[in-house]
Amino acid sequence: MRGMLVGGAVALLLVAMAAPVAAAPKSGCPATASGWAETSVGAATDRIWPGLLDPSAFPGGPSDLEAVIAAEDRNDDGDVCLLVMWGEALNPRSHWYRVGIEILGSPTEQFFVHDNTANAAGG
Ligand SMILES: [Ca+2]
Repeated sequence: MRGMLVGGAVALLLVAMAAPVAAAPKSGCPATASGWAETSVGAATDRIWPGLLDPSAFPGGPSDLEAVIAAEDRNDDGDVCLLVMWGEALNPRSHWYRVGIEILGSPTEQFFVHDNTANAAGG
């Protein structure tokens, strides 16, 4: 009996923790099913930096890239929407797809970032 109560409390706790995420209002990110994810500026930087074909575009290193991504964070909440496309999601006729295969031996990734402002959903 006591074990069941504890189990119930744990379940309630999980529900309580999940609720804010489920109710997380109006992320401006397109539907998760389309591959977009809401992420922090720092996490987006960590995800994108290792995938850059030419990091020399950011002579200051990851902090330069982070500054570029942060500029997209127009509502200053520290979060942006990130879409990573790679492999078959990319047009195989794409220049960058072929460059990736020639240089890296694997398809390149393409990264898309825009702000997660609630008003951005329509455009
Ligand atoms: Ca933002």
